Amino acid sequence: AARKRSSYDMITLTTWLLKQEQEGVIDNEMTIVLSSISTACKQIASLVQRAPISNLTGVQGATNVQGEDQKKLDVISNEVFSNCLRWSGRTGVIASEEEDVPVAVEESYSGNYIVVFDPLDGSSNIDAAVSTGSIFGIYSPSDECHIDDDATLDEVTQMCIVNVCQPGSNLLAAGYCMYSSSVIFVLTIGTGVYVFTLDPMYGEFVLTQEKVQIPKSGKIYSFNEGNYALWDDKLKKYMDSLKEPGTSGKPYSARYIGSLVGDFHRTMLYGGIYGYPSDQKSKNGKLRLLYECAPMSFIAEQAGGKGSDGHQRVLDIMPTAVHQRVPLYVGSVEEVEKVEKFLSSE
Ligand code: P6P
Repeated sequence: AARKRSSYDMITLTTWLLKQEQEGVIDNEMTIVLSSISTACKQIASLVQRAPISNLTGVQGATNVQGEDQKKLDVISNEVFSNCLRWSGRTGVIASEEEDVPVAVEESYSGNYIVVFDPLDGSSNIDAAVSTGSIFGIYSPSDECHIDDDATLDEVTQMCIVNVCQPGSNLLAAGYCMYSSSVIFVLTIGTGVYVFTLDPMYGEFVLTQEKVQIPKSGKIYSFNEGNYALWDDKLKKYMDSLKEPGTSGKPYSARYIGSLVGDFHRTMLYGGIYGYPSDQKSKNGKLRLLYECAPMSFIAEQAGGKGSDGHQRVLDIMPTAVHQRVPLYVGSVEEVEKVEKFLSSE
């Protein structure tokens, strides 16, 4: 049985990463990149928790490449994440939801990892102090990840795009930090899902859950049913079926925070399904493949769950554009397979 740890014997994220490095699961450069990401998350956590005090709620007055009104904290979180990755010296290219194109990191000395991230997902919730999160994924540089001294800006940008447009099956690591009643850092490096909780007493993430397993089924569904009228008829049939009492006599429960990280984390721990389908308005759904759907699907699979676009494994999708959107159904295997069955029915 796992040894009960007393509060002064907790494993911190730092010591956990060093242990993985000693065991050869990750290399020194990855340890540095993940540690710098956790530092960025701690900084964003403090910004988010004090937003109303430091007048950081509300909009920046600009729109991002997604055409969304940028919140003040979207811009600042992006700068925090980018700077932490730059100063790590182990990142070759970064791609952010808040940047039009991926950028090469001049300060890269070794490692050259490719990092994709959404620095503050769900930021429309900030003003109401509802859960938000940062999402990230890490790839190896593809072979062409070098920058000739005489390369033009366009050649560098093209090289960066080649490096970030990799299928989720290539992910070496993925995770998120949820800014909620607790600040929770969730990470997988391909050996299961580990959960760390920020101890504000001394500003360290401490290991609180190992090798999380998503329940095989769960009677919680997490969709924005406001879009029901725009959904495909097969999806409507699926949604209607969840409301029938069924053999257990109880229908499913609806839970929707409107923040992917919060909805996903609850789904991973309690079971059930989170979905953002395509609809007549958004032919490919709303969520972005590279830095939302693929990292979350990698984490789900590492926890024994599933991530699908309704017809195929999200991790098998080859991105063709940095900000490409795909439909997402993620969570308990049986629940994702149930919606896939409805969507593929005649
Ligand atoms: P809707 C937040 O903007 C986000 O990207 C996800 O965090 C969240 O799950 C989804 O969009 C909410 O979208 O259309 O339901 O408001």
